Amino acid sequence: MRLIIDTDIGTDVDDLWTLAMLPGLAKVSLEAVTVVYGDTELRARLASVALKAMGIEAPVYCGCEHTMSGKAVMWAGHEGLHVDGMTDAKFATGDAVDVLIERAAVNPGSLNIVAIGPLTNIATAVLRDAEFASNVRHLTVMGGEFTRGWPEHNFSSDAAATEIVLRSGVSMTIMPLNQTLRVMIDQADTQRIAEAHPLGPLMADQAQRFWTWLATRTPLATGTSSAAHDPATLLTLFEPSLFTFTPMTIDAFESDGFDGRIRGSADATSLINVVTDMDAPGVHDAFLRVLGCS
Ligand SMILES: [Ca+2]
Repeated sequence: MRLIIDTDIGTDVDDLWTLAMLPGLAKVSLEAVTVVYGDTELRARLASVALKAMGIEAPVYCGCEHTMSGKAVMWAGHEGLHVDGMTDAKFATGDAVDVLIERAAVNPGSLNIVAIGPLTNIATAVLRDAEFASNVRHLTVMGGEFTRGWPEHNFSSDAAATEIVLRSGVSMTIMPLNQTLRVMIDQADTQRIAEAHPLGPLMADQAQRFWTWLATRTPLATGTSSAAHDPATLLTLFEPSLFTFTPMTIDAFESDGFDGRIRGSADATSLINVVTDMDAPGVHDAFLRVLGCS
């Protein structure tokens, strides 16, 4: 499976968790990691450190720093802190958007992209190359919220990019926040991962930093756990039997000032598949199993 992961690694720990799954997945050909949103050089260094620690050779490319919508980038402050090797970390020269376009154009219909950050890189590729949307085999996106009317982070951080991608006609799966919040990772889990995975101690450390920050931001956060948004998203490609997919039309754009909050209605003809249910304990177990926990 040809794969590129487009990520905002560094803020929520779950992007790091997602890269850590790669060695445990069968038949993956990781062609690149592209980073997006804010200080992409720092994010690229972090991705590079993670890949190197796992012996993965794939190049890391910097993408769009600024949002299309003009909305200011949310920066927590703990990104990249207390990660050994950041200064010396290597990343590739070249623009992430061009790489996405070029890799999609090689053997069209075979490249899978998993987008687990704001959609600025993907939307820029859609605008830059008219063939991009049809060249991609499948785009898997973590984003949106379908049940409570919440502005989910990835979609609302760059609503202009979100609208472009959702209208692009690319074959797509959306893993929304209302599903990912059902898969929580806690300190007992990170302890198990720390013993099983070469990146485990780093993942546990970065998780606790994120959890502590998150608890200052939302009253729902415990300070000792968070959701596996991005790992659950990646698993839709590799363990589809754990998920229920419903083709949907996304119809929230009519109102002025689209802010990333979306609605969907079932539409069997739509190319957009939304995860509408899943075996949440099964997804939790699959995540730990892929990371090597017995
Ligand atoms: Ca992310």
